[in-house]
Amino acid sequence: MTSTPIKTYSNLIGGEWLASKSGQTFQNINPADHSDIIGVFPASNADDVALAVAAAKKAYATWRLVPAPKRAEILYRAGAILSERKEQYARDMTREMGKVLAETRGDVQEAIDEAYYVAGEGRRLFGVTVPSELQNKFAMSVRMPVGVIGMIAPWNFPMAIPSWKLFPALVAGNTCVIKPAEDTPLSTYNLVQTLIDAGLPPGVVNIVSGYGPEAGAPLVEHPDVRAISFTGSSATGSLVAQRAAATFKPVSLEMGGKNAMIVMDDANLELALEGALWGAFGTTGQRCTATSRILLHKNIAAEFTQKLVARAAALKVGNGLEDGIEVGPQVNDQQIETSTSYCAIAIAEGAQLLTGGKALTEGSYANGTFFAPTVFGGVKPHMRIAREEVFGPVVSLIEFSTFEEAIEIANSIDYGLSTALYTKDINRAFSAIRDLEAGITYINAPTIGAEVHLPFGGVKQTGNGHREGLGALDFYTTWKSVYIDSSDTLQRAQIDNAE
Ligand code: UN1
Repeated sequence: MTSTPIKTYSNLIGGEWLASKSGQTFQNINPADHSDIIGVFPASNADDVALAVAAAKKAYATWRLVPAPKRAEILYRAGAILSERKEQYARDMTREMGKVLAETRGDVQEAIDEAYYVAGEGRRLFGVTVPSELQNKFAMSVRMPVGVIGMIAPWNFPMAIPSWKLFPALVAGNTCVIKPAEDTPLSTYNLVQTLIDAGLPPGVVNIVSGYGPEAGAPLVEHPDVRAISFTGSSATGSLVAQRAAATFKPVSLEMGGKNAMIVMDDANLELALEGALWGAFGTTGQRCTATSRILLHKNIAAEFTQKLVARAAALKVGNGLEDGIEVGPQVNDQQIETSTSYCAIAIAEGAQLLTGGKALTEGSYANGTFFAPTVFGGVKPHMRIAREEVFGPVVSLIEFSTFEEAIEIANSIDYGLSTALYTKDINRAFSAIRDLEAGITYINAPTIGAEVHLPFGGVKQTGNGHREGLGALDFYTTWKSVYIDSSDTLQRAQIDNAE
């Protein structure tokens, strides 16, 4: 048997591929098959971060002066190259992250969509012009780049989410240092390689791979990093925000969810069932938008539960590279532990385990981190399983009697990312749009499936008020208000024009 040598990857700093200063590395392992090592990546620390930030700072001096439509041309080319490489990059992503090929193709497609969407902004980047209160005075406000941006990316959308951060930051004239998630660095490398091949100058994007405490924290704290964009858990997001607060650094946080789907008794139940399966078990439940609570009207609860459990139990779990697999592995042992421990918590709280509830370890599952699609019935809104994010293939069913009660239950948690309502009643649909406390509401569609050109983000402990997609430019630019006086006299605002 011949085995291909394991590839060693380097950090990208100022256009050069460099090993970590310490020489430390970590392995990127296929979660469906732990004997498959995808590559060895630098385990970086503050020294590497300092080099990368210095490179980004140097590149900023020239990149900020490149006309935005020219910066955008690189993104258009990147979109086209990503399309050509879509299949290869999707395969790489399934291998490192686990989700099935159809989904990793979607992840690459989301980066392609983002490239074209944001490239269009190169000819817009709208500011404002307003009248001055004084004669012969012109007033406007223009968007300026912020400087060096630090980015910390999650593993569940290993290409799409880095693209949500990098592309708008770049079109606006910023330079970037990105730390990919340690479980899925290759997809960030693929994305950045695409940018280089599209003509991105050296130093404009730098990659420093490694773990949060060693590589992420120094990035957050570095004085030359002007803003931080983070997607990940609420616990880590809180640490990021606290550390950044010491230097008043703007932080965009995109964090957890406990997303509710409400199914009314007038809903198309087959449609709701398809939506529930996709929302709860797509990406093996590892989306911040995953459907993790299904609120069922009492009139349809029994029928829906029975069908959902049968369908969930029949889902094909396995290696996402294989045909016919519907649910891939969880990304690592830690996620399996979290799912396992939440199942124990739910049972101890009195919830009924209807299917799944355990890691799959036998036969073809032995070399990976697989968890059976899990449904809990009889869940009450106060239970931890109904309130805390699992980030695995575990869904809770909660029964309700009235629409108002369903809205109250949906809102009774600390998170507010995504929500869904299945009904044929247009009036209720509009009430839900108004009353659900969340950044996203779907009508007759599950809680997942956001498109890149709408604002993405949530309320309460899901985020800190920023949005990706439409809204990202507000984070990656800063306003410069400009007053041009053509009167040749001193005109004092608030004084010379007063009665
Ligand atoms: C995430 O779950 O972290 O809306 C992002 C969706 C995807 C993005 C999810 N387009 O489910």
